[in-house]
Amino acid sequence: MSSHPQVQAKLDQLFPDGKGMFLAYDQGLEHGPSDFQGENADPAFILKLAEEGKFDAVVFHRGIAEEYYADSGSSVPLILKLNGKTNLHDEEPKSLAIASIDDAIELGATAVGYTVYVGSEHEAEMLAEFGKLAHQAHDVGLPMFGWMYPRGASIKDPHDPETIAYAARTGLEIGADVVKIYYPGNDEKVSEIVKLDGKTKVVIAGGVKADPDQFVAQVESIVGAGAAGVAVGRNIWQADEPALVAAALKEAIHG
Ligand code: FBP
Repeated sequence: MSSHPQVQAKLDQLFPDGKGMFLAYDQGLEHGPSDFQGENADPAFILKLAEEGKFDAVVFHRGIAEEYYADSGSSVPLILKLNGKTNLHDEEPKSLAIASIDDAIELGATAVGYTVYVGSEHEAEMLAEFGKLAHQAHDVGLPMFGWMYPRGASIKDPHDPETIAYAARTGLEIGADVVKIYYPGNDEKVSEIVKLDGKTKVVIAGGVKADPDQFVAQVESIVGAGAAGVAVGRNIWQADEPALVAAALKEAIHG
């Protein structure tokens, strides 16, 4: 429950029964075109998929939001990703804002998101920027999602459950309404992290494409363990039958 009533109203929209499913499509910047095959390179295909699959929101960076979302009249809420980076360099991860809260308002976003590479040499800059943007977002009634990803030379294993738990808790500490984290390995750990995160909702990232049945079964089980849902990309739009996986996901999350 947010202390900002407008933020809470938006969270209620994004998590209609306390759970939410979000279609992530920031990979074109974060990973590059190697994630795409055929029609999933087309943002219009993704927006249609989000609509037909009744996702609770779609995640875009600014360029795609401007060109494909803003004038589309889409019924699917937008989570505007405020920062981003390519993976074309080997330096310590650093991702700074490429869009503002004003952009989010102009583009009709329902929430904003920001990735913090927890443990990176540049963590302090990202934490500071996150803090400023969260303050501005809350002032105008927008929820702030934190992609809380352990990364950098100091992080031995970004998928270590304790490290994921630390990253998740960092989200609560810095004012995230929702954290998006890597799957921490099992349901017990999911429950523990959900408790650790208190009023901050916990959603799990999808990761690389897996067997669709196994993926949906895992989602069902993490939601049973208390997670507030998933923000997933590749396991939907790289699937052979994206609409079928989206329908199964909806059943697993919203029943
Ligand atoms: P996927 O379901 O495709 O993994 O997307 C979730 C996500 O958080 C994206 O929003 C983001 O671009 C990507 O994962 C980052 O993945 P990684 O940290 O592995 O580069």
